[in-house]
Amino acid sequence: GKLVLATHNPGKVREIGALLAPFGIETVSAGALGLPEPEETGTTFAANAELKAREAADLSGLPSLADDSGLCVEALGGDPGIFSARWAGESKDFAVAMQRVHDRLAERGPDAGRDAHFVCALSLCWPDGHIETFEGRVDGMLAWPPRGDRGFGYDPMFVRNGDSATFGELDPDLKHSVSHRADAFRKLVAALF
Ligand code: ITT
Repeated sequence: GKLVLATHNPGKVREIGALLAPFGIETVSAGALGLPEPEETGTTFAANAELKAREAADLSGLPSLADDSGLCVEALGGDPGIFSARWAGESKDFAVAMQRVHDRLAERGPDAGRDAHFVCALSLCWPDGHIETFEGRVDGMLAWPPRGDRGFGYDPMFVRNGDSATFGELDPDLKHSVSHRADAFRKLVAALF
């Protein structure tokens, strides 16, 4: 049977599609099934991933995979964190969201650290209600101004430790192999296969 990708974010659909490709699993997106976007009422990445996966499995009767993720800036106490999508506003404009991160950091003064990390929680939910969740992360630094248009979201302002290119500049295959999403996916595969 098919696996529902319980996300409405095209960047995630692309990346999760690439991660799943070697397994030959047939997928269908939440958008294609006309599934609604559930309200993210959780207070952790894992809770929000579970709520999205559970709703998609319940409504479709198919196994589902959901992703809740975000950028955590150490000097901002972990913000935007689970609010990463919401910082872009109704228009989902990530130039605005990145500017907001930059401005908040500037308010902290010139000595504020630029350390940041991305987190990704992946939840796999079966139609019988069984659910498993895996969390991954990647550590890096914030860059300014943003550079590159190959990724999505906050990618243009994130440089992984040891790299000089931003995630927005990296070859997508490379990003897919080192990202927080790849880290979570490796744990999922290790547990289930
Ligand atoms: P769904 O809930 O439908 O999956 P969403 O975009 O609302 O889509 P989230 O609530 O998990 O998803 O928000 C996470 C945000 O964090 C996302 O919109 C991106 O802007 C950002 N983000 C997550 N992973 C990222 C990545 O690999 N690169 C850049 N930004 C990322």
